[in-house]
Amino acid sequence: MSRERSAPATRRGFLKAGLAAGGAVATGGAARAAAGDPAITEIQPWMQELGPGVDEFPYGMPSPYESHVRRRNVEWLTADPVSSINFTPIHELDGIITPNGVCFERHHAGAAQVDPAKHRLMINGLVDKPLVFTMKDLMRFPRENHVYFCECAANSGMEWRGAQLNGAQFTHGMIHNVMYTGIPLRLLLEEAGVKTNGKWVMPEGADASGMTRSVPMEKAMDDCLVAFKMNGEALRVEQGYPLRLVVPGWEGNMWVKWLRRLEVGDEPWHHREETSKYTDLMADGKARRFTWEMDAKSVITNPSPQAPLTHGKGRTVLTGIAWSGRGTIPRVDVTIDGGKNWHEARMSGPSLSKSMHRFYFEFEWDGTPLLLQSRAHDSTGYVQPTKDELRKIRGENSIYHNNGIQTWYINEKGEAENVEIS
Ligand SMILES: Nc1nc2c(c(=O)[nH]1)N[C@H]1C(S)=C(S)[C@@H](COP(=O)(O)O)O[C@H]1N2
Ligand SMILES: [Mo]
Repeated sequence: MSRERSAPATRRGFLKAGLAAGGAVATGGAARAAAGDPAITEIQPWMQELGPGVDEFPYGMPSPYESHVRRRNVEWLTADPVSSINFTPIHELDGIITPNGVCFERHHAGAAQVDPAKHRLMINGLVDKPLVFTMKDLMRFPRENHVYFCECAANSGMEWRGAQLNGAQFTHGMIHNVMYTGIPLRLLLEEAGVKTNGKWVMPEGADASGMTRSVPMEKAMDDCLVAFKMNGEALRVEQGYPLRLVVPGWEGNMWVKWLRRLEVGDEPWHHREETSKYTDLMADGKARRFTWEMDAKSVITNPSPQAPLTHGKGRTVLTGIAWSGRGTIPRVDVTIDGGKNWHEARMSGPSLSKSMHRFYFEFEWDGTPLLLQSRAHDSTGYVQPTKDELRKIRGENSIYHNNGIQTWYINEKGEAENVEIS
């Protein structure tokens, strides 16, 4: 097909379609066609040459035009990248599933490079029959598939005392949401036979940090999984390959990666991660402890500081994510005027317990500054608090478990900034 022959016809077709649709002017469609958009009239290189054949990339990667969709860290947060954290680019994603390659990473001693043939899972302590499983042994247990969010208790921790980091990725990106394939922990514990005084389980990681936490037996027997796949493929090295504990709805620190041992005991171990870390220091100097469940939370991912409005006034799509460690999110409210008027957002996609939910709010932007907020309601009736309400109860010393409402300020140019409304 030649350019001379096809281009004018295409232009006329576009004009007609634009008039028929009526709304096309708002998004620039008809105007662009009328101006002879070279993206339409010129023959592009990819129309003239053959692309790579099958097998050129046996394991596919995103388009090079998507290279900005990546994890990022905040260098000043930690002294060294092996005991550090990076953040999921939530402002670049949609739907509810986090692609494996951009799931945030939190390591206390770097990502252990484990050979699955040499990996073992031991169950010992207060059990009738101590057991050791190879990966092959584990593949013979019944497995289940569940979508769960994993949120580090420190997510939004830098925002306790005021708005600080400019980007949803940095304020709320210590979270990922994937489908796990794993064995119910209950089945493995039942195989070993928990003694009547076995009330706690201690998962231990095979990385150099030897990560350990105390998990109450009721939770271990309820919905925990010993997972080996995420989004259908083997766990990524960063996420604990070949085995990780999944503790649905509870803080990410308990989701021990590179899982090598489960010890059953009669009381909690009071290890570092449940004493000096992952506890909430209150105003009176006492610490809240064993605050495992992640409270309902939401954030608008677009627009946000890394994803400004660049299209000017008119048709605008606002979207974000919401989740609760206690169940589903039946409702999210959104305001674009700093809380004067609230609107019920439109939920879209699966509503699964202890999983991320996606919400949208479409509106006509009049070009004036906006104050955007979202407020999640969970299936227990709990409503996400403001940051001030949270500070009233918990003081200002905390780092962990900040689920307060986030505010983005949008100026006339559509640029977004992290702010707080007092
Ligand atoms: N073995 C081991 N497990 C671990 C950690 C670790 O450093 N070592 N970090 C924990 C913390 S603090 C969090 S928030 C989650 C993060 O999981 P991710 O790296 O898959 O995002 O893993 C947890 N499990
Ligand atoms: Mo964490």
